[in-house]
Amino acid sequence: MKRRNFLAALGAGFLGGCSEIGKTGTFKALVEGAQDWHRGIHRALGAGRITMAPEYHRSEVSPHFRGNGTTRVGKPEYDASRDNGFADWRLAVTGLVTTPLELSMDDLRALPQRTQITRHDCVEGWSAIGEWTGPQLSSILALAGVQPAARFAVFHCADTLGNADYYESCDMDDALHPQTIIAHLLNGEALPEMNGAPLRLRLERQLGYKHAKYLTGIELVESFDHIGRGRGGYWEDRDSGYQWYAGI
Ligand SMILES: Nc1nc2c(c(=O)[nH]1)N[C@H]1C(S)=C(S)[C@@H](COP(=O)(O)O)O[C@H]1N2
Ligand SMILES: [Mo]
Repeated sequence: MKRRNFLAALGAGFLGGCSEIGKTGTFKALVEGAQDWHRGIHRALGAGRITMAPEYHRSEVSPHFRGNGTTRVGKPEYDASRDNGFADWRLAVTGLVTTPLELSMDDLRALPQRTQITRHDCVEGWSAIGEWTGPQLSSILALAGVQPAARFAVFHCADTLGNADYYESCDMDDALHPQTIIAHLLNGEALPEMNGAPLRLRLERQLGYKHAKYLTGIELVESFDHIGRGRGGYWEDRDSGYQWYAGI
């Protein structure tokens, strides 16, 4: 709606026949109020909105950040890489990108870093606050170039639970969200093995199981059909009751 029409509609709808009011400061204030109200509704509906997960103060960091799910990968290749300081670890960026990448730990540390203190909420009924540091996934995807067909980012992991590889995924809004980072530090130290060394996803607006640990690859896809059992995540594939969108 053009501004003039908007004013006319406002005048007709809210103000009835008060033609003189248009010339007063009160009218201007009413119009501005209406615009703020509209922006509020617009944001509440989600259009153009970026909601941030709460961030905390250093003094609120949990003294111990427990490990859950896989806490030891237990594969010889992983143990060898860990014992070598993950010097040969590579994060592959593949799928619907213009330039597939193989990033080393040094490559990831050379990108601009984001540090955030957030609360991790696990569906099993525990929470912990930790300080995470790493490059934003958006910077990595900017390097790789996102093809227009990409709808989801899939996160591949080094560990196997039962007899299937752990994996997770999110949509491109969450992939490009400023708090979505590929963390390599927890509370200023290299990630402990139980917390996903050397790399784990932080997807702060969603529950714990979405935060894939032991990351080996990020694949941009249009659908999940060819991955696991096609539902976008290890738990989602298993009738666990864990939803694909685990917003908090
Ligand atoms: N690769 C992998 N990522 C994983 C899991 C896992 O078992 N393997 N467990 C998930 C679950 S259920 C939670 S709550 C968190 C636990 O992270 P933490 O071990 O750092 O506490 O990791 C998530 N990411
Ligand atoms: Mo969890």
